Amino acid sequence: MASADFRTCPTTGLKVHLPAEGLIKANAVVAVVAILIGGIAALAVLLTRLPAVHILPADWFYRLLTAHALDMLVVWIIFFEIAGLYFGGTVLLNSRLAAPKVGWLAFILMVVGAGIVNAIVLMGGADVTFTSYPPLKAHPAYYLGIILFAVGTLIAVGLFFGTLAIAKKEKTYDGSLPMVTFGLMCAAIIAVLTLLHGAAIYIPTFLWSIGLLPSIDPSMYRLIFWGFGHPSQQINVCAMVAVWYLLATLTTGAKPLNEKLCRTAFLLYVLFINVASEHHLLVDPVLSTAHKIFNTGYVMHLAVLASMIHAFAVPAMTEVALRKKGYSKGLFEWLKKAPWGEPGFSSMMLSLLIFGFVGGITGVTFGTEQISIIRHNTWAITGHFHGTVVGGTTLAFMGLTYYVVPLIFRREIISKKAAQIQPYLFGIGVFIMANSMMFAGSYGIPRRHWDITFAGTAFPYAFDPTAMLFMTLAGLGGLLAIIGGAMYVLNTVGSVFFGKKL
Ligand code: HEM
Ligand SMILES: [Cu+2]
Repeated sequence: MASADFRTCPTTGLKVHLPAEGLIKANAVVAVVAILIGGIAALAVLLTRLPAVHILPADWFYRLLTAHALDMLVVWIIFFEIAGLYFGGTVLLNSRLAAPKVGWLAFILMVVGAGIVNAIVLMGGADVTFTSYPPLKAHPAYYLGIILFAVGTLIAVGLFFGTLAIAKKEKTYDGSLPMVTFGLMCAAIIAVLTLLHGAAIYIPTFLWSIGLLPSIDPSMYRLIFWGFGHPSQQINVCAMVAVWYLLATLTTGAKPLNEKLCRTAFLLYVLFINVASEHHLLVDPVLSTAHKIFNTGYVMHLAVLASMIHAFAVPAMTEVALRKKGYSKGLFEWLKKAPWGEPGFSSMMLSLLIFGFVGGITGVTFGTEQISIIRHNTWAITGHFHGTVVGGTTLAFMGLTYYVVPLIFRREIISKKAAQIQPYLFGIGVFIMANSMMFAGSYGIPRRHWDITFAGTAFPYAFDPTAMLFMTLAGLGGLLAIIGGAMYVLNTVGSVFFGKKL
C-alpha cells in the first residue's frame, strides 16, 4: 500500500490513513448537525412540558418529541460511533481502512435514511414517537428511512471488522488488540446483533404500512423492538466505556491496571446484555412472573457487573497515573490535582459519575419486576435514560471531540475557555434535569405527556404541588444542559471551519 496515503500526527506520532480521515470527518460532522437539530427539538419539548410555558400545540409536541429522540439517540450517537470505529480501527492500529469506497456507500445510505426520517417526521407523517408501537402507523417512507439507515450502519460495522482483519494480517500493531479498539469491537459485535433485530422488526412493519401484511401483533412487536432498542443502548455503553479508557490515557497517561479483567468485563456486555432487554416487557402480561424475576433479578446483574468493573478500573488507573506524577500526598491529593481544566478529563469523570450514580443505579432498580410496575411510563424513566445516554454517553463523546478536532481536523479549538466550562454546564444541567425528572416521576408525572394540567378535560386532575416544583427544576436543569450543548456545537463547528490550522 502506498505510504502516500498516510500522514503522521506530529503530537501523538500516530499514523493516520487519509481516506479513513475523510470518513471520520464526514461522520463526525453529520453527528454534530444531528445534535444541533435534536437540541432545538429538546428545547421546544422541554418548554412544552413546563405547564407555565407550554409552547407547542399537541401535534407538534409529539412530532418534535419523535424528532428529538431519533436525532439524538440514533443519528447523533450512531454517526459519532461510526467515526469512532473508523478511528479505533485505523488510527489506533496504524492501519489503513479496508475499503474506503464502501465506507462512503454506508455514509450515503445513513445520511439519506436519516434525511428521509427527519423529513417525514417534520411533515407530520410519523407522529409515532421513537418506539412506533403498532397500531400506531407511520408513513411507509419513515420505516424505509430507518431501514436504509440501519443497512448503512451494518455496512459500516462490517467495514470496521474488515479493517481489523487487515490490520492483523498486515501486522500493523504488536501483541493483542489495544484495549480501546477491543472495547469498540465488543460494541460492534453487539451492533450486529442489534441491527439484525432491527431488520426483523422494521421490515415487517414496513410491509404492514404499505398494506402487504394485514396486522402486526403488538406483543410480538414490543418483544423484537426491544431486542433492537435495548442492546442499541448497550452499544452506547460499550463505546462510552472505551472512550473513558481513551480519555483517561490521553489526559493523564493512565494504563489499565489489569487489562484481562477489563477485557473480560467487555465480554460480559456481549454475553449478557441482551437479557436486560426484557425490562421493557415487565409490565406486559406475556411472560411469567418467575421468568421475569429470574431474568431481571439475577441474570441481568452479570451485565451490571461489567459496568461495576469499569467504574472502578477507570478511576483506579487514573489514580495510579497521577500518583506516579508525584501527587501522592494523603488519600486524595491525586484527585485534587487531577487535570479538571482539561475538557477530556472533566467529561470523562462527570460522564462516569453521572452514568454510574444517576443512570446506572436507577436502571438497575427500575429494571426489576417489582419497581418497574410503579415507575413504568412515568417521567422517572425519562430521567433514568437521560442519566445514561446524555450524562454518560453524550458527555463522553463531547469530551472526545475536543481531541478529534486537533488530531483529525487539524484545527485548534477556537475557545479553550468555553471548552473548559462546557462539560460542567452540560453535566450539571443533565444531573439536575435527570434527578428532577425522577423525583417528578415518583409523584406519578407521566412521560410523553403534552399537558399534565389536563386543562379543559372532562376529568381534571391535579398533581401534588411538590411534583410541580420538580418539574420546574427539571426545566432549569434542562436549560442549563441546552446552554452547554449549544456551546459544544458552536465551539466544534467554529473550530472545524475557522480554527487555526495545525
Ligand atoms: C440538552 C439536552 C436535553 C434535554 C434538555 C432533553 C429533554 C428531553 C425532554 C424534555 C424529553 C421529553 C420527555 C417526555 O415528554 O416524556 C426528552 C425525551 C427524550 N430524550 Fe432528551 N433531552 C436532551 C438530550 C438528549 C440526548 C443527548 C439524548 C440521546 C442521546 C436524548 C434522548 C431522549 C429520548 C430517547 C427521549 C424519549 C422520547 C420518547 O419518550 O419518545 N435526549 N428529552
Ligand atoms: Cu432498556
